[in-house]
Amino acid sequence: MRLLIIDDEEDICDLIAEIGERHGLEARSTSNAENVPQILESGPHDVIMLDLMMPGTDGVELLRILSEKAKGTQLCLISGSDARVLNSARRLASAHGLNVVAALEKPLSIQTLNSFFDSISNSGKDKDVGNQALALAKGEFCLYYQPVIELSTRRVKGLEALARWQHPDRGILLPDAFLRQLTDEGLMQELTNFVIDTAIKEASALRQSGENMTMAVNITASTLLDLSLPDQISDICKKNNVPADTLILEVTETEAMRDVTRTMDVLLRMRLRNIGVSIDDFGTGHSSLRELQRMPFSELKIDKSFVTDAPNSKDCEVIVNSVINLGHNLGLKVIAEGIEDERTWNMLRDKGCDFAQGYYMGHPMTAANLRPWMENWRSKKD
Ligand code: G
Ligand code: MN
Repeated sequence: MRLLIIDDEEDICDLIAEIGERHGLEARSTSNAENVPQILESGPHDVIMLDLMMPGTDGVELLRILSEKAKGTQLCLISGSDARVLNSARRLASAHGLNVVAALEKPLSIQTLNSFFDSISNSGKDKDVGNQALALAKGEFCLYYQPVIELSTRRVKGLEALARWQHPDRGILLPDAFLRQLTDEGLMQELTNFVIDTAIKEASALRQSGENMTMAVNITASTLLDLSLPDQISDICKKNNVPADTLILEVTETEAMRDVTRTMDVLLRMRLRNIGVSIDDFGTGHSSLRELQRMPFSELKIDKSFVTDAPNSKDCEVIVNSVINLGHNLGLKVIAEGIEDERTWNMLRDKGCDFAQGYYMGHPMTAANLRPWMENWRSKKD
């Protein structure tokens, strides 16, 4: 793999290059931003590490150049500014269509760089995780379920179904490791069918044992464009004796807003059939208030990056407050994702957020582990 380091401090370039080479990357660096376009012409790089503060130019200009000449490259942003500037830059880079895999704050420690390069070499392996069509056929894909809890009552409101691949050699793989390849190979539809079918069957089994809870599944934009999906889902619900409003489709904010008219069309068809739709990872995309108001969502899920940091970051707390108010004013139920401790739970409950999801209450788990989890949860007093 080829690594390019762009940083005006030569010492830093040398340090990163040395550690990168130890991880098997072929490194080259430049401390002069003017050289960047020419270096990019010389051939593709797998990883680019970019310091946003370069004399004579700024990182924003370099991001534009990279978006023209190095779109597929894994990009790591580096900056001496605070986390907020780095996060804005990260969003800008993503908006340019760049693949930002990390954002590191200066001063850089050797440990940080080591774990960054570890993750790079691992994700390289993930590029080809094997024959996914065969894995689907063999039934190696399965669903894990994570509980969604009502904050004011501690009632289990529902579950979110999350796809996992039980890889024969590599253990349980998360969607990050296989979704892109699955999409490239045109297998997304098949996975979605499997997910919806399995999730509704599980919801039906739960209903039969007296558990009425919603079941959320994650849908990608490409699947959403399938105009036959609403009827297909209605049919599966009917066949399994599950009311359509048990099912909730989660669409990420970024994907939902890519083609607003088309998304609206399909979402409306879902809502007309009583199927719920929720806007996922809210806060990471850029919807205008008008779009948000027009889209027939029933729920809004605040992205975990804001929730997890809310007790320690005033910025995140302000964002969480605004999103809860925004959601409520638009008549949506608001779910906070990424609740990892009691402090965050209490904070979100006190802010009037409706529902919560996160490791503090329950990790995603197999269907078999759900019942013992529910028993345990209900036996606990607050
Ligand atoms: O994009 P979406 O919001 O659907 O992603 C859900 C993912 O978030 C799941 O893969 C799940 O494992 C992960 N997750 C669930 N709860 C928590 C949490 O409390 N903290 C963190 N960091 N991740 C979580
Ligand atoms: Mn989700």
